[in-house]
Amino acid sequence: MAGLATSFGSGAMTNSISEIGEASCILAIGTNTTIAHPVIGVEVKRALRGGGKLIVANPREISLCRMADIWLQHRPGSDVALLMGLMWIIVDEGLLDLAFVQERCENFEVFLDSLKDFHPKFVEQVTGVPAEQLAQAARMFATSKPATILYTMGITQHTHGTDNVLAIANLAMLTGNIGKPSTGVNPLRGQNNVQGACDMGSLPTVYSGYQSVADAKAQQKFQEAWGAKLSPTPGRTLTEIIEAPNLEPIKAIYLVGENPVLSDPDATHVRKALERLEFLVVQDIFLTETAQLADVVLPAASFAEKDGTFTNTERRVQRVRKVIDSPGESRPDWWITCQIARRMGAKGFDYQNPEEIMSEIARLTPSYGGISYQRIEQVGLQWPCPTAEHPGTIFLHKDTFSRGKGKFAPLQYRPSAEQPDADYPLILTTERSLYHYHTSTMTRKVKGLRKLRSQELLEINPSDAQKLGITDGQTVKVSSRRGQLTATARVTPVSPPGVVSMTFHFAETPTNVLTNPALDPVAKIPELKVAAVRVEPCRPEQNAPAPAMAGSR
Ligand SMILES: Nc1nc2c(c(=O)[nH]1)N[C@H]1C(S)=C(S)[C@@H](COP(=O)(O)OP(=O)(O)OC[C@H]3O[C@@H](n4cnc5c(=O)[nH]c(N)nc54)[C@H](O)[C@@H]3O)O[C@H]1N2
Ligand SMILES: Nc1nc2c(c(=O)[nH]1)N[C@H]1C(S)=C(S)[C@@H](COP(=O)(O)OP(=O)(O)OC[C@H]3O[C@@H](n4cnc5c(=O)[nH]c(N)nc54)[C@H](O)[C@@H]3O)O[C@H]1N2
Ligand SMILES: [Mo]
Repeated sequence: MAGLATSFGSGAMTNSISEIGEASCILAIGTNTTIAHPVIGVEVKRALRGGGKLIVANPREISLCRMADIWLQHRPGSDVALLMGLMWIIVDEGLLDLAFVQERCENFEVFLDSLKDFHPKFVEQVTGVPAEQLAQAARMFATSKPATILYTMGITQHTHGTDNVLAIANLAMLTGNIGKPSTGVNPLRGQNNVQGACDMGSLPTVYSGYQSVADAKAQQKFQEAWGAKLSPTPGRTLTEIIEAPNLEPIKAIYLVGENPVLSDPDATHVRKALERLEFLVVQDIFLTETAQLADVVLPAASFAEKDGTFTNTERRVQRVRKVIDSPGESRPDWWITCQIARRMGAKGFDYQNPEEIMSEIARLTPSYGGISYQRIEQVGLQWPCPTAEHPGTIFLHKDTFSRGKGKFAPLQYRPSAEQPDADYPLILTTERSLYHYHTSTMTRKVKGLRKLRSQELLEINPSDAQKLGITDGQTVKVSSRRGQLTATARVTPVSPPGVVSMTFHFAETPTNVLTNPALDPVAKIPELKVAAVRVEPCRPEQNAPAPAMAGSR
């Protein structure tokens, strides 16, 4: 989900992982890098050892804050104000890279006009960050070159996630930190192959390599290659399929490698929507909470049981090799999908192996044009890699942006969809633990990881806990406008006053019954980082039942 498009291209890291360690300044905003991307966390530490500066912008006191030169502790949902405030100061103090702005960018005057609203005093009110600290961060970022920006779900999982990303792109352009080594706008992608899945057109609007389904030329090219009639109408995203009450209901879903009963917002509604379907097929490596609702479950082979490629967060296409046989009747995902297509009478699904599929990808996808199994036998290649001779691309936008000029985006501050009020006075934000992976289908099967983290913990600031009469380790009831559950409280200053935090790793504490399905209007990403909740201590008889045997599914 990290790949929201910027004003100069598709959602991918512009630069490479190994460049981060050479940066003079890193702005890590809305990313818990050392926990969610530990390998990239090592690069951040390398930059610090080399004298690089680190600015962290995060409402919670994550471990990165302790390494930071400056920690901007802003309120959840206030990133547009924070970033525009930084840019207000950079422009005011003349610290912008005017030559870069004039040569490489456009729409600057319109952007400047919108910047007027972000006087540091206003930004201080909205974000809670003192104007003087904001100024220090602005000066540090603008004067330490090269500077790079890392961001993830703290930025994107908002109803204004697209605006947040545009604000980041504005800051990179304003300071000339794009199209050069160790700079850039870098969404650290979450899953091992989410970059590859997006590159391959697992999105409702594009074919592989971000070729638009609405583009007549692209449509014709794929129709000819596949011998099939293709629709030029963009489809719907998963959240729109499940959430949108005004759209025509979907009757059947073929779901591959997702567990939305636990991972999508407003989980009670998700479960109902799936139960209403006429037909649900789930293809997974385990019998998940979602698979249990399916009419047909197709057992898939895991990463270690099949051949293929993964494209990682730095656009690097890498080989994956089968090392063990898959158990029972499970098969590689590509093979299962081809069998279904063939039985439905489709032509062209008779590939013998993933390598044949890779050749077709190269033939139809300009950015993957030069990538073949032969070339990535030892080391992966980074797209764009258009021809067999092309060495691949370490960083994007060197001499020109993919759309020509980088376009500055005028922005306004829009608060999150839900604000705390008398009924639901706290903000719930959700995040990841180092020890578990999303809905824990895999990680809760590992004994050591179960030991390290065995249950959901609601993190709450000591001042809030005291007001509510909650002590550390006590069972609490958490309610939102959508649902309620019980969890164990952890009283800790890591969570700021007014904000509580949970993960979403535990099926017996399904955090997403609480979260808000409100979507960003452009990217259609839900507001998983801000929901209004109420927390109450439980009387002893209301204590939650003992957690289900971990990993028992
Ligand atoms: N161990 C582990 N690692 C993982 C995963 C996992 O499940 N477990 N999942 C992977 C996947 S798919 C993804 S997408 C990535 C996600 O990686 P991250 O996005 O780094 O992880 P999160 O914990 O969701 O949230 C990031 C941070 O956003 C902050 N935050 C909350 N609200 C706001 C806000 O309004 N503004 C800002 N600036 N920050 C805010 C939170 O305090 C948190 O520190 O992790 C990947 N890595
Ligand atoms: N509250 C809250 N909710 C969130 C988030 C948040 O920050 N807060 N983050 C969101 C984000 S960024 C993400 S990415 C989603 C993740 O949401 P999901 O993708 O639904 O979560 P996972 O548990 O990773 O589910 C992946 C499934 O794929 C299966 N699987 C693994 N390998 C294979 C394979 O090779 N083939 C097949 N067919 N299946 C396989 C696993 O067993 C698992 O059931 O959660 C989202 N939900
Ligand atoms: Mo993700």
